[in-house]
Amino acid sequence: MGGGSQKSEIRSQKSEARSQIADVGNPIAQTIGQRAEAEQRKIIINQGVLSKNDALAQGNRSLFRSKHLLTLNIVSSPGSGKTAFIERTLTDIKGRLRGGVVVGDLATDNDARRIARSGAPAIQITTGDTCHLDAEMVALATAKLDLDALDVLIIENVGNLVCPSSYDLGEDLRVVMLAVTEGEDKPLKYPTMFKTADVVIVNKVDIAEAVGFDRETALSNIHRMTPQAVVFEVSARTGQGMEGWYNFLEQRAAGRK
Ligand SMILES: Nc1nc2c(ncn2[C@@H]2O[C@H](COP(=O)(O)OP(=O)(O)O)[C@@H](O)[C@H]2O)c(=O)[nH]1
Ligand SMILES: [Mg+2]
Repeated sequence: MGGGSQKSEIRSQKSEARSQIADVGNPIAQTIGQRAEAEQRKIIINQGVLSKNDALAQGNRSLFRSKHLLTLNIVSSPGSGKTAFIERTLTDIKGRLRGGVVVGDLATDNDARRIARSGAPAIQITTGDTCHLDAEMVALATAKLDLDALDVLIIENVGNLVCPSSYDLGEDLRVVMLAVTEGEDKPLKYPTMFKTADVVIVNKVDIAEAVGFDRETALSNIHRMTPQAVVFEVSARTGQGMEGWYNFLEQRAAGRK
């Protein structure tokens, strides 16, 4: 989408930066010019990476649709409760929906082992120092799952609210989780992530009072950033509010059949 013209604009900025270096001809200007050039090269490479990812994500999406799967990409800060939420969901929806999971983490396969206790198939992706999952990692991981035996595919992304926002994985729904312990202003601080949310889960409501959570302000910030999103207020620990989420999942999964 307009990649060609953006690239040529960046290229012309690069040659302008070069000519400024030539004009000024002093070491400080050269350093600034070199840094500008390196930054511009980084932008071009990033655009290339993202368009490759988008193509692979479309491939994933076509595959998941052909298998009549509902696919979720769950993102949040570390510790918001993604794994606990997935564990409880899979345990409680047994007999209603067949779920499978792909989990991304920088290190360790702890989360996949926790999720496997629910009896659902879980594949861990260890990303090393990469702070997000990408469509290729998801394609490789899902190749290890029997997709014909599933109704819902849940992807737990690497915990942070920045890097995963630019990477489409081929999901149907982007589910952004916010725990009551994180502060009401997170939707305003991470606009890209919240603006692209289809669903927002407010988790840990069992301790909302203890941590002085301002519910009205949090909900108003969520609606301001993402008026289109469906919001569930839940506790993955006690199960409060989870039934509404399960009904929503069932409805959306039925729409895929
Ligand atoms: N009180 C409370 N604690 C929770 C809830 N959900 C998760 N936790 C706790 O929060 C911590 C982080 O949870 P985890 O699922 O590992 O978060 P993740 O990093 O987002 O996957 C763990 O100690 C969980 O037991 C909840 O609804 N209420
Ligand atoms: Mg986790």
